Amino acid sequence: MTTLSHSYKFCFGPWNISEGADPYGPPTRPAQSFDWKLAQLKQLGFDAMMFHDDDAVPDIDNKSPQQMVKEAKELGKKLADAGIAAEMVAPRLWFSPMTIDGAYTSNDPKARQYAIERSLKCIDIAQVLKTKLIVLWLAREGTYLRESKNGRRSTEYLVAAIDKMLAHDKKVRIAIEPKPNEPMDVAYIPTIGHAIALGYQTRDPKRVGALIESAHAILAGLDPADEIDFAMSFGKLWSLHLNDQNGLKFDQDKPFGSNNLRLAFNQVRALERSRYGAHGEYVAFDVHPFRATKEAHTLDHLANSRRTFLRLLEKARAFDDAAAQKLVADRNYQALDQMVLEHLMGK
Ligand code: GLO
Ligand code: MG
Repeated sequence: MTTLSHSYKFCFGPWNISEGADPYGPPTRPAQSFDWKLAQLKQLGFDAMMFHDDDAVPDIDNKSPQQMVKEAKELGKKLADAGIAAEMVAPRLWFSPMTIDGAYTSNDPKARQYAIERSLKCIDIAQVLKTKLIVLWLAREGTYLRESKNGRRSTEYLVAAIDKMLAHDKKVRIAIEPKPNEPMDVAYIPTIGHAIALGYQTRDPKRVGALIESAHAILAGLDPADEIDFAMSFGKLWSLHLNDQNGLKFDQDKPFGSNNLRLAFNQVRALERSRYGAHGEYVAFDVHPFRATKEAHTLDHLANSRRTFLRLLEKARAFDDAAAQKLVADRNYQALDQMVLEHLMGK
């Protein structure tokens, strides 16, 4: 039995209450206002919200620094009034016409410059929102065809960009969110190992860590629980996007545990093992409603993911480790396998 127990804090982003559009069809639910999303987040028992820079300050590219700070302050006040923290801010570097062929790794120096300037603005917003955490999902840092970019030079560009961010704010901490593909054919930072290694090349490796998303690990053919264990053994897991994914297809962002409960159980066990959250880290659910979801059920994927997490936490804590270890010592993995299944199925 696990004796150490601690509690978890939860968050999601405004984009996780989405409208159902996909590349083949328009939205299926009306858009909700930010204020409505914030109120729901609180009601559902979540503790923080995560932001893209332009979730915090819409149309950020066309605003002066003063206007940007003013709007960020207004948001900060709204959050403080609601008793909700900002977990992180992430520069949305994949939407602009400037970043069609990549942001930090674009072949166009003007695009690279834009990406760095935008990232520094994101840090300024994070300061106003009182979070030190910047998340870098390196969406377009990769290629549609390998001959179009130089992989070694791209790695150097990534390090140089992160160095600029670290120099801009001595307190900022950067969590790299790896993903092996989508929107790119092949991404440069596909796994947590790549993310952590990249951090060690920067000017201040202590301030560069990682974020694991379950679906991204699955898309890389990896077990997210092993990714969590690996990152936590380096003290580098600073944020987490739990969700689920049915094998190698488009990034599905299904509710946590929806596709493979055992995989989800093992992620929770890995988090428990290393006491994820002990330094204030949040559990985020980067999930989306199924396109078919009706408006009345637009929050269910979030409430359900949190509930599944908490149920699996009970399962993880009630798992009879001593009995499992006996089976391990006896190399009786058949019995261990069945023991896990019985435990998950309940009586
Ligand atoms: C997409 C990513 C995305 C990021 C978010 C924060 O595959 O998971 O949702 O987590 O934009 O940067
Ligand atoms: Mg994510």
